[in-house]
Amino acid sequence: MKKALITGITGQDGSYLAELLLEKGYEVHGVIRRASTFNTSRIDHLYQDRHVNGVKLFLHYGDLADSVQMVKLLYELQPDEIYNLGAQSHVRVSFDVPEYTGDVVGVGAVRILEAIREANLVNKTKFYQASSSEMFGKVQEVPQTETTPFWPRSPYACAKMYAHWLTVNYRESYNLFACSGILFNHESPRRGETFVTRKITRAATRIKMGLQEKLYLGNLDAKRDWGYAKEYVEMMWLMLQQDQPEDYVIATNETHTVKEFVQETFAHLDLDWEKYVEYDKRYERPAEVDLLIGDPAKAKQKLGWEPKVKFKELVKIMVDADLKLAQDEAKIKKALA
Ligand code: NDP
Ligand code: GDR
Repeated sequence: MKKALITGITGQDGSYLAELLLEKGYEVHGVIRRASTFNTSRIDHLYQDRHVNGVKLFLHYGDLADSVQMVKLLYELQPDEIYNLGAQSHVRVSFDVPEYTGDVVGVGAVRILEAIREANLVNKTKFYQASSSEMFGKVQEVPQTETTPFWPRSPYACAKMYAHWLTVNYRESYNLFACSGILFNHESPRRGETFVTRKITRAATRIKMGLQEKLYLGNLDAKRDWGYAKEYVEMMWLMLQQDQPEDYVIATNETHTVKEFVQETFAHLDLDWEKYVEYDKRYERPAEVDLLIGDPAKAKQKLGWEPKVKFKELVKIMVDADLKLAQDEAKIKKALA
């Protein structure tokens, strides 16, 4: 039975990846942070009581800022595959906490890479790094591919670049099986509520149910290449199943403005978006990434992958899921009134 370790298992991608690996028969280990409130809602449905035989999912307290714990975990677990998905992943917030973001997102990756060496796992363990289209930043080439130069526009993107190049460097220096997936924005009903897509679908459905009056947003002109998270995590796994470790762009090759996302969402609910959406400059970034669109030709050719869920269907999936949540919330509110 293969053993995988996932950092960021409680996040959007971590939860889908854990599901996928469990389905494939893996023993899955996840690093979780101690928090004063529960932070495992995305993986609660996967939880298994450790006292019962045949348990396949194990959670360990840890933090990407703690290298000793990482070394201990790797000695103990000897995983076949490590997926480094843990991150302070909010671009806007990285301008508020640049040092912390650099520590967790950038140095955090080195801590794992060094722990692999320290635990003598270089010839056994395969490593996946969650790289990001944010590294392309300022537009230099359209669409962006694996060879497009990087020009990061936020502390988050700078930290991701550091982790990306270290992944390449450990592959070249130590022959480690290490891959970076340069994933463009990917969304789902499990997307964090402060990322723009989920913020929009959550607000619009709550407006529909009379639970909220307005939606405040920043820059509506930014363009993103939005795909479906559930499909993208399959590519993380597939990259580690190839004969050679390489880096891949994962994207849909379609781009849409934030405004188009708003329009599609509100139209789906028969609402006139202009009545409800207001501008708030607090959501602007000191430096913006204006246009992202990725060409996944290499993934198509080598991994045999093409995205199935595109923009309109993605919006529908997210609106339908959030509408159900808003309907439940409205029912509870009515019952308590
Ligand atoms: P989320 O923000 O949903 O999840 C982030 C995860 O990282 C959570 O499990 C979080 O734990 C954990 N985490 C945060 N800080 C630490 C820390 N100090 N130590 C250990 N774990 C920590 O991100 P996504 O699932 O959307 O993204 C997964 C990865 O992919 C991230 O690295 C992200 O930067 C990257 N990425 C995401 C893209 C996207 O569009 N979603 C695109 C490209 C790259 P907790 O639940 O306790 O907060
Ligand atoms: P992004 O995603 O920065 O691309 O990073 P986000 O959804 O936060 O922003 C996308 C675009 O929407 C604009 N925007 C707003 N964004 C937020 N969050 N809130 C708002 O109110 C708002 N109004 C307008 C932003 O300016 C931006 O242009 C995501 C994260 O998941 C990263 O971790 C990942 O690496 C990249 O995607 C690829």
